[in-house]
Amino acid sequence: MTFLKKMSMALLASAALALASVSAQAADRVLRSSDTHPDGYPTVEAVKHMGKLLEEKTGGRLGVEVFHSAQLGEEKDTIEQTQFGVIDMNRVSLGPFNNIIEETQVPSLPYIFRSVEHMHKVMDGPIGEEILAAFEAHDLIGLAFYDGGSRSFYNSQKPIKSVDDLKGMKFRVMQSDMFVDMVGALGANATPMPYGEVYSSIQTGVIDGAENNWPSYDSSGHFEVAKHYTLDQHLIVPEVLVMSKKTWDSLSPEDQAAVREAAKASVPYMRELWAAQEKKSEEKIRAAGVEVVSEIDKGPFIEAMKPVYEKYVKSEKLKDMVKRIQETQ
Ligand code: BDP
Repeated sequence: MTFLKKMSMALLASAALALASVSAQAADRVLRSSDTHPDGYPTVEAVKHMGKLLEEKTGGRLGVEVFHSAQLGEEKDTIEQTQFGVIDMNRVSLGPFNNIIEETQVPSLPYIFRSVEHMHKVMDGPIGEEILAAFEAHDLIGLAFYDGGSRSFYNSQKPIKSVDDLKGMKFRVMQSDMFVDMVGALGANATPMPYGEVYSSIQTGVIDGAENNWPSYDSSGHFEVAKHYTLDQHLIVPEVLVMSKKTWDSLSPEDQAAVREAAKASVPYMRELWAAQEKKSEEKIRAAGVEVVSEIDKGPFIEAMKPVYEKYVKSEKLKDMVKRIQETQ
């Protein structure tokens, strides 16, 4: 090997080391956090921000590294890995928790919230705290709720203007039995499927479409293959940041408090990023020529959801929670 070649290899190696130390951050212990979304997405940036706050609060004892873009896997699998303590933290929609933690079904019910403001009011208060506390029995610590906007149907076939237009169509939903029944109650067919498989499934016609908020419809590229979006806003389902109970139990009470505070403090930051991203994504998608149906009578959609409430809101506990949410002004 020539001297020059040796020199350049040595330089490359030290550059790689420098990069690694930057991404591993300065903290003594770096917690690994999973997210399905790409770098720059509001949830990813919010958890990075939470990590910075945590590093400050603990004097560098703890930090966070976000593994974005589903690097650690799809949500259903990363949730299990977080329960086992293989992954320290996870930012996920409440949807994939529905089959595991019954309390998460309530804020995931279609049309349970009148508006995003109503959702904030509920999730920022005692009902939100109750739902966060329910994670502990499932080896997870619920830390904070993030925004997920409202979710609406998009498809590759035709503009949907009424419940009748949905008849017989095939939609992907998150891996939650309740969402399968929600789509069924509208007369369509639901296929639960990991997020990462949706694009090609629409493209190849395995499904006609899916449902999501503006930022996800944008960043996933689904708008490229499903060009009809109907703003029926059937779900305002919050997202949640959780920690593995294994990781949590390994922390001192002081550091546990710092984790909780940093997570809560990242919420207003997330909401600001979210509001800006919703606008940006909507502009981009409209400019790309997607046909958006925004004038829609939600009445029949809300009416069609009755069987879903009957099937899932059965116990006194959940009935009471639904009642308290509806009464929240
Ligand atoms: C997005 C959520 C993400 C879910 C995804 C989905 O932020 O957590 O994985 O929807 O539909 O809006 O699976």
